[in-house]
Amino acid sequence: MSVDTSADRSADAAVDPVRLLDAEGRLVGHERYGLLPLPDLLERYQAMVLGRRLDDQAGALVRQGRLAVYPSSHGQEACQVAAALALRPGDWLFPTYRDSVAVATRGVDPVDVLAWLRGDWHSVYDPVTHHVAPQTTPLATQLLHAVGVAHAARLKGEDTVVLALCGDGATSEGDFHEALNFAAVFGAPVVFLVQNNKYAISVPLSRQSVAPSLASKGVGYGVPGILVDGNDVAALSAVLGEAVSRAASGGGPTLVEADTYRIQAHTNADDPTRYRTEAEVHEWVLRDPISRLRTYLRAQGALDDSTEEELAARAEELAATVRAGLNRTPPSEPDELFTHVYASPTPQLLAQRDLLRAELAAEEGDR
Ligand SMILES: Cc1ncc(C[n+]2csc(CCOP(=O)(O)OP(=O)(O)O)c2C)c(N)n1
Ligand SMILES: [Mg+2]
Repeated sequence: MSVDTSADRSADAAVDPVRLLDAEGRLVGHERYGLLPLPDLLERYQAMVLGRRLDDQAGALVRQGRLAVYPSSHGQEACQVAAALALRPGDWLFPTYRDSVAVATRGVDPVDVLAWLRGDWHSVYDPVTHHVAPQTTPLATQLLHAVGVAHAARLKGEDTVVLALCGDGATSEGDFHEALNFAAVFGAPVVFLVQNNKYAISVPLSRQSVAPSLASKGVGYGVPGILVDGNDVAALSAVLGEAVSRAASGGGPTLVEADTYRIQAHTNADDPTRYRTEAEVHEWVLRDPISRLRTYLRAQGALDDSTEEELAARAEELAATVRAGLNRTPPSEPDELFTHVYASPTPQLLAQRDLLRAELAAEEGDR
């Protein structure tokens, strides 16, 4: 199998982050990667602003008891948006629980994106319609599924590319290594994007890996690894765009590590003050992905007050739609608990179902 060697294989690509815009929104440029045209950068800015509003709204719905849990991606919007917008319509996205903003940016109805977090028993949206796999909670399992879909597409002669997301903690899972190895050996068209947000719940990166970078883990599998400033949507878009094109043209997988940070708690069930300092969080707030692109776009004259006002109004509309959709209690079908467990239900399961039905009928009678 011929492998395209155009990927960035320089020894330092895995340890020197690719950056195009610095934290102050200044263009720093890169010898290899270029900026997207301004309209494309503006599209990413808008998606990040909408994504942060969705994230804030989801957090509020948890506090109101409408969602059971929500893993925030505040601070990781550049990764979320760059990943979703790097893909062509026929490509596939394999997200984790933290990637609701990526899924919404890919075009899934935001109410459907969040509904599983209130206890709906399946992923709600149709993965096949949107080419977005369900958001997985078991770490790294989706990476193997992603490689399988990519390999299958290749066997069918399609040029589909699969972009699979995971966290820094997930890179310690066996599935991560198996996925990389299989993808490399079979030249599967997969882009692995590791969002290194520095923590796996309370476990810091220093207890996760002592590799020079997570991108450098690709070396052992013959997969090009590229480290990117994960709060620079311009750099992420350039690197992911190239990795997607390479994969589509038979060049095989790429491992991209995004250097970023989880600004909020792991989920609402976590108290981050027990394992990190406010000063550390503040340092990363100063590297915010949205404000750096905003500064750049304003300096270029590509973003003015009226565009920002329109965008703010769109964000409020989005939040209102999400509230309206999730403040409705969905009709519940308790029987569904038993419907899809086995193709032919066991007698025990049927007995349990009948017991539940009888209890519900008795409760109804008591009213
Ligand atoms: C196989 C597996 N083991 C453990 C867990 C429990 N768990 C849920 S999230 C998490 C941390 C994951 O950290 P990381 O991969 O860095 O992703 P992040 O949450 O930071 O986005 C763990 C250990 C799990 N969901 N699946
Ligand atoms: Mg993490």
